[in-house]
Amino acid sequence: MTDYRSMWTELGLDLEKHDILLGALPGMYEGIFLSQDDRPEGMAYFDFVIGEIHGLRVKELMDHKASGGKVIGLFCVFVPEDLILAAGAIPVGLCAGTQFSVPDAEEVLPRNTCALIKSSFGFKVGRTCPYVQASDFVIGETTCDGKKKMYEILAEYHPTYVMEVPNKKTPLGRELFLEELRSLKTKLETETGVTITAERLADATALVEAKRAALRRLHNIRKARPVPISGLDALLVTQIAFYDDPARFTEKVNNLCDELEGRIARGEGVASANAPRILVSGSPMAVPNWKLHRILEDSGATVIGEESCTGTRYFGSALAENDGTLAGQLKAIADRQLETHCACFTPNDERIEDVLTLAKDWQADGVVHYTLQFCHTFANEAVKIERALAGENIPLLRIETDYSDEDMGQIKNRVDAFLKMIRG
Ligand code: BJ8
Repeated sequence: MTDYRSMWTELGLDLEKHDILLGALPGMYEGIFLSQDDRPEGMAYFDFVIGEIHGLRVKELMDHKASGGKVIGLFCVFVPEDLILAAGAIPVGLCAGTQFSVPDAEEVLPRNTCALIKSSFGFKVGRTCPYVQASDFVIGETTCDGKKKMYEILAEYHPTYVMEVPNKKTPLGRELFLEELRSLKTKLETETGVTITAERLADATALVEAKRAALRRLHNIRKARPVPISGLDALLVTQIAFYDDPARFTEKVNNLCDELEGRIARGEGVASANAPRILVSGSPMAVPNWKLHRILEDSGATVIGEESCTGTRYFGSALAENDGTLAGQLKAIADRQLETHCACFTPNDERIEDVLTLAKDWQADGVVHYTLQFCHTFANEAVKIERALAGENIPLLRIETDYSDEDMGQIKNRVDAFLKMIRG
């Protein structure tokens, strides 16, 4: 195995702490993923990527920097990867999914902040994420209040640029967002020294759209009964989309989909045809947050979709036809990004429609609404989602949790009761 210690030292990681973090991953991964029955062979690539989570990909980023390129860290799907790629930079979703970094964050941030915010901030102050260390700057966004305020403090530790995302998708809100993309383009050009031309942007968009299309293909495959891939594996693929090389990732997802379509043709699945089919909806699950999927699937359910930013909100919409000019492309990208129905918007009825459509079209027997503790936007929106699903006789279980393992037994009991009710 390659020794990356000199690279991690160069990145200023706290090696002692980082060793503890990486030391815990293989055992956890083996217990959750490698122990599953009937895994598709195509998952081997994604296992490899996780095995190299702070190694090979970080090395690729460092090589890119050594040849004069920039690396830019992201926290939210509203920031368009195409614009960053068009500037010759590499976008990476930052580590934000583990309890490990939360105590470091709580030295600075209030404890009653959502785990995703604390985890990402803790990775920076604790110097345990090579991606944020490798990034030339990070791009935050004005989505929820917790994130907005965290970025102000983060800027004391790392170069931080914040783009504005409107709260409403009115014509004025759309114009504001388009203007923000223009400003982001200028910022990227200044930082990279690369002019974003119509041709460069079209090439970058083709790369991003191919990735999104591959993820949609995988998502559509999960309509099958029996489903040919576990929810855990499908979630893992989406999580890896945020930091892997986009062209290589797309090829591997399409290879996996070829294999899964073969399974469907042969009537093969990973779970029995009678396993309750569960749609998960709510807050994103950044790697390595596998807690809810693990509980659901260990309890005998199959997760058939994620209405989440580590799910359909990331890849659900495709870029509309446009005139190919820079202005036309930017407008199309702005419109595509605003198809992300995040709970930070008001009103956000499109998300409720999305949950209903997914639950019906993917034949979900129930929906589990997942909210990270202290995430007020998703917690409040769950009220309307529950009402809408009740109108269609689709049961909903609300889970509010954080990244710790302390409540796993309690969640498992509630999940068991929910599945029993569905089976009954
Ligand atoms: S587009 S969901 S990635 S903001 S869970 S930090 S909302 S308190 S992550 Fe998100 Fe962009 Fe929206 Fe998606 Fe705040 Fe809630 Fe925490 Fe959240």
